[in-house]
Amino acid sequence: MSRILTIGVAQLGPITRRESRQEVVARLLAMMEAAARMGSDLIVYPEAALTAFFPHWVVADEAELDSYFEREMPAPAVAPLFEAGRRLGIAFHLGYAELAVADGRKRRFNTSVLVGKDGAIIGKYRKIHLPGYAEPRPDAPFQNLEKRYFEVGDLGWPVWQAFGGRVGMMICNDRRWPEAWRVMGLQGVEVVVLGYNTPVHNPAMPQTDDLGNFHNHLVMQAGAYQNGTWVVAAAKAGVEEGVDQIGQSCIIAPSGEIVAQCTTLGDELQVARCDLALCASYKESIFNFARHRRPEHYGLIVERTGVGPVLGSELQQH
Ligand code: ING
Repeated sequence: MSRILTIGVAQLGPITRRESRQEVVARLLAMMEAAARMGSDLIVYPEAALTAFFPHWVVADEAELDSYFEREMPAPAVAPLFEAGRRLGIAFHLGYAELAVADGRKRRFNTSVLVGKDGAIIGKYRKIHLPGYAEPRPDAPFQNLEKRYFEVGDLGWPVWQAFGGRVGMMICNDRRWPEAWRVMGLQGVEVVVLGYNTPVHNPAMPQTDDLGNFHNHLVMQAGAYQNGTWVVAAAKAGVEEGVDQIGQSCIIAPSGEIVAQCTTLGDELQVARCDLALCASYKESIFNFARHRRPEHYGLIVERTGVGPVLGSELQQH
């Protein structure tokens, strides 16, 4: 029994520091309207889709830093997107920088929300794998200060029943960690939506620069196949504030095959009909966790703070 979900992946080109929320939202709306005209049920926007990716530089002034964050969602400037979603009957995923005030303390997260066709927020995710570092590296061509500007996410990787299927979220660097995929795979996820800001150049590992696009698809195709899920991944692409970022936004089937991919480095929409029923072909056969997976053996890989993973063989001596 098919369960077709028509999904649009909405890649964004660069957002400049000076670009207002209103200007960015106008770009998002243009792609939402195009996606709706193509019969899309859901559109997926990138990580940090409302601003330039400010972890790429030092922001010393707290007020300036706060200007990149949203204190509420929908924020006033983003309300038109929620209204358009309701009007057009299209759900969406949006990545943004979240500023939450709790017990009088500012908490900052790299966040994404899943919004239903009625404009209501279905779920929220806060990025757990923060790459980069907390202290600026003056000699680097650009920074990655996510550990400086964001806290590690505290919401886990939930999977929501939505759009007739099971939907989960991750953000950017999370896609490089198998655990993020498997935590959702164990919850029966059928569509993982995510956004990314991925520089072509990795100052810490320049020898892998030419592998950036390969690694990008490698981890998501593996995640899709090994967990029998669709993946919809939207890039913020192109040269943004001097940092050249990869594109390659795509829609990946549970087989691991890429069924749609952006071919530019600007604002670009690609749409695919995703049959969620295809997930069962993998979840009930090769990746039937109940029949084939052996967690009783995996538990022997114990991770203790400070000493790293202890291999099973070592434990068996005790
Ligand atoms: N960006 C990059 C990512 O994980 C990175 C950081 C780039 C890590 C290249 C490793 C190699 O795609 C974010 N925002 O996580």
